[in-house]
Amino acid sequence: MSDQYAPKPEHKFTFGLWTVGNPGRDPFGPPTRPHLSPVEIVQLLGEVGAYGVNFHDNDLVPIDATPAQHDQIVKDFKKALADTGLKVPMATTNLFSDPAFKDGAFTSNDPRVRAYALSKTMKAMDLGVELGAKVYVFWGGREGVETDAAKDALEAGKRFRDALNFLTHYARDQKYDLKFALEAKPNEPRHDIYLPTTGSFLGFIETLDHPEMVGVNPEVAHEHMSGLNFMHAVAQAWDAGKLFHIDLNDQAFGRYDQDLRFGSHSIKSNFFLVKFLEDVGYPGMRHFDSHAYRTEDVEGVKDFARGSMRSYLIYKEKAKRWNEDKEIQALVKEVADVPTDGLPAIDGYSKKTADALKGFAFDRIALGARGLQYEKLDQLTIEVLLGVR
Ligand code: DIG
Ligand code: MN
Ligand code: MN
Repeated sequence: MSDQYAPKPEHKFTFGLWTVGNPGRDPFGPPTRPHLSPVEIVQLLGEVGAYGVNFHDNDLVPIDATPAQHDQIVKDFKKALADTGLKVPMATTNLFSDPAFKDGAFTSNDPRVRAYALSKTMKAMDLGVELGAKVYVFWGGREGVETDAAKDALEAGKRFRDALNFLTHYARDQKYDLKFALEAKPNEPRHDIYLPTTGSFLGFIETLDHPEMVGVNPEVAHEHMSGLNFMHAVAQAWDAGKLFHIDLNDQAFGRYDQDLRFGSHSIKSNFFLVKFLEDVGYPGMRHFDSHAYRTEDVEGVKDFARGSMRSYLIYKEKAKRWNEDKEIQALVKEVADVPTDGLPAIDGYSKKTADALKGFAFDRIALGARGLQYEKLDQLTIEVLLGVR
């Protein structure tokens, strides 16, 4: 019997090279797993049933590779993609590991570093497009400060805008079919990272030369680090037509960026996130930007990858149950189903409507006295999640 929670290409599950390739290093200890080459990672993702693989330039081609090494690595990677059928939907640049970027890349105080970041990003865009990427992510991990004495926040924002404008013009000049997706994070590795939330980026995008090319790549862990409701950030991005990509993982509030296996911690918020994505028909990639526990060997990494995709599909099935549960849907309908006789109809603004609303006798006591049955509705939701409905 086929497993209803087995991943299929149409689910569009993707992983970055750096995710299943994470060697288990953390700030307090060395790697616990052997290094996997890009080819070995592609083969692993093919084995577990992923649709695609994403990469930072230097996940694939080491920063000090010779041109001949670059060409061989790309050739081998393309063969692994052909052998497994995996796609490359997204690419990005590592502008955070090399010490040159220790004070930021696009926002660095050093104009040479800012110029190097543009050059490195253009070459990485070229490689991403060559391998089929249609979305290009920008995560400004080092775009921030430990002390605001170091940098004028307005100037930093201007530098970031100038860099993104330059790169959207480059993509247009190259006639790349590429959309940019900006990924927010409030802190780590910097004390404070500029543009810390998805909402910050949604406002920033409108100040760019080509806002139509630029959207967001919200990450669960990063909005949770700010103590925010991730699905609300995603809903705002979707409403703005800017949900170009998404980084799925999990995260306990108030902690460092845990990048946990999707669905493994925040059960209820994961449910409402998957329900939202499926209800609106989000067409993009379901990218797992996360990694296995440091305790795991390579078989444990496969368990992590399989669990990420399986959990998404289980939450998807729970969302279908919730949408089809007669008692739940009756409660959802009932809460909005109220007598409005005599209430002025509001269909946009008009002087007539404004006067009618100002003149209407509202019974605020009755409005406040009404019971909304959200305890029952949430209990039924929990029972769907606990598998008793
Ligand atoms: C971290 O959450 C960031 C980097 O891994 C990468 O630049 C981006 C891609 O999804 N996410
Ligand atoms: Mn993260
Ligand atoms: Mn991410």
